[in-house]
Amino acid sequence: MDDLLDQLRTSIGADHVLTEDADVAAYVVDWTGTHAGRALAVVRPGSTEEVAAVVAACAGAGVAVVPQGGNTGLVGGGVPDASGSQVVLSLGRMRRVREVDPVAGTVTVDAGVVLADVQAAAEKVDRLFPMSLGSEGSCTIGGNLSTNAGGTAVLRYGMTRELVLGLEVVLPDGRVWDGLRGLRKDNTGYDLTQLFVGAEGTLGVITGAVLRLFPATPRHATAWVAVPSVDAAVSLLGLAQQHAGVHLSTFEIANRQAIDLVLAHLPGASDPLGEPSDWYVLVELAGSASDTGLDETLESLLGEAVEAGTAVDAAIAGSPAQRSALWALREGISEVQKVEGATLKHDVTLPIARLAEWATTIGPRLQEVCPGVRLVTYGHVGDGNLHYNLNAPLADDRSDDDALRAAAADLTAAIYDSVAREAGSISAEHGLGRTKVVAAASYKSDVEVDLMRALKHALDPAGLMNPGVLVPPTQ
Ligand code: FAD
Ligand code: 2HG
Ligand code: ZN
Repeated sequence: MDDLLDQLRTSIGADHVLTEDADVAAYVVDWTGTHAGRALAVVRPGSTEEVAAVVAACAGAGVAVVPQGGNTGLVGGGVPDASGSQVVLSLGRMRRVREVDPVAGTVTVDAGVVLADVQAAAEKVDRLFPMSLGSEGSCTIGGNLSTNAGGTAVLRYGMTRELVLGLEVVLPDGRVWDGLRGLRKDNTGYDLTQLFVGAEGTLGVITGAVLRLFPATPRHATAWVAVPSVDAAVSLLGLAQQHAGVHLSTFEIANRQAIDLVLAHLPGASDPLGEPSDWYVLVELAGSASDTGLDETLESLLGEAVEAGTAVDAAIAGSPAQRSALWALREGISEVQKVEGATLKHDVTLPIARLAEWATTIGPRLQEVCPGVRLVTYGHVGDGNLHYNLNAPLADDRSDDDALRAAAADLTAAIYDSVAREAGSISAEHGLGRTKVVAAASYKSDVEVDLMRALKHALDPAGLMNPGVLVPPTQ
């Protein structure tokens, strides 16, 4: 292994090959703190050529590579296992916005560019890069592509795979595939770009991407709405689609438990409505400078909703600061759940028509499994995607994390089995990583699992790209 480390130092510079415990610490534990591994080294190449040199050297030595972007993933896919034999390849130094073309509607970036920096590059030329995640200040485009990230703009613009036109990828043997074509039309064979989207670093290392830009939407109308139930939220979604059409850009849900945690832990957070409600929806319409009627549209749809009983009360943002405060209530949930103690995450999708009934029946079932478990439910209801997360019951006002851990397997099985029965998905937007790789395989057909293994083997016959992630192990 010393030979490999020397080769890596020669290829990318000794300063960018980290081996000391203190230097690698931040790269070997995931954001949730549940996956803590060890690494042979963390390498930080600064260009596509350097990534290729690292991957080729590791392939030659038979050493596994774990690609890592911002390390904000929620399923442990970007951190090494416990063996101490894997190399973490961080894209953190590859942060160049290579080209912006507002007329073609494209931006070409290094994979290590932080999502917020792509949004800013688009804004500079009066365009929009619509992807929006609570982690946008740290997650990278390479990570977004590799997880096929979702977020709060999917309703209008789609998942990450709908926002990419071309990729540059270092293959597991160190060759570079240059697929950086920004063409909207290109039917010249298999769609290789899409093969790497959502592959969680198991087929190669994404080093560059051509992304789609959209017309800017400087006008917003935003409301925080109290709704009596998930069923009412779904009815409100239908009404909002009818009234606002393409201008409907966000439709997010949160239960009172989630908002209570935000109010308790997020500095400066306050409840915009007087009476507590079981459920809330954040609804936003967005439009161009000439779309001057958004506020009226929002008011009229909310008026109709209150009359129909699908909404109980609403606060409409009257300024950018008020809009940010409403967004913080929703975007803050993930962070405050972590403060509150052990969390079991379940990122599920259901057909929208089944969502309300599923949400009403699963809660009581979970209470039977773990009495007092706290249901912290929120997510992208417009996409049928709920984060059905659980926090431990309270014992003497303190989070009883042991009770949650003891019941974890049964709680998760109850949720996943019921989602599978409704033809839903046990990973809507976070991927499989190490956390869900085995569970996901158990809900897939043999044909689907075989196809996944065949693709993996075709591109990575030695199995050195992010082993243990996404692709189910053979028994
Ligand atoms: P990492 O965590 O570093 O890696 C994620 C996976 O991608 C790993 O498997 C890794 O090996 C692989 N990978 C990373 N870079 C590359 C590359 N260049 N080439 C090949 N493989 C690579 N996710 C959502 O979908 N929607 C949300 O709304 C959302 N909100 C979040 C809010 C918070 C507060 C946090 C902490 C996370 C949230 N996430 C969300 C999850 C996370 O931010 C996304 O999965 C994001 O896309 C990960 O990007 P990253 O750069 O941090 O990737
Ligand atoms: C969100 O929608 C993210 O806020 C994070 O997808 C969800 O932390 C989570 O479980
Ligand atoms: Zn989410």
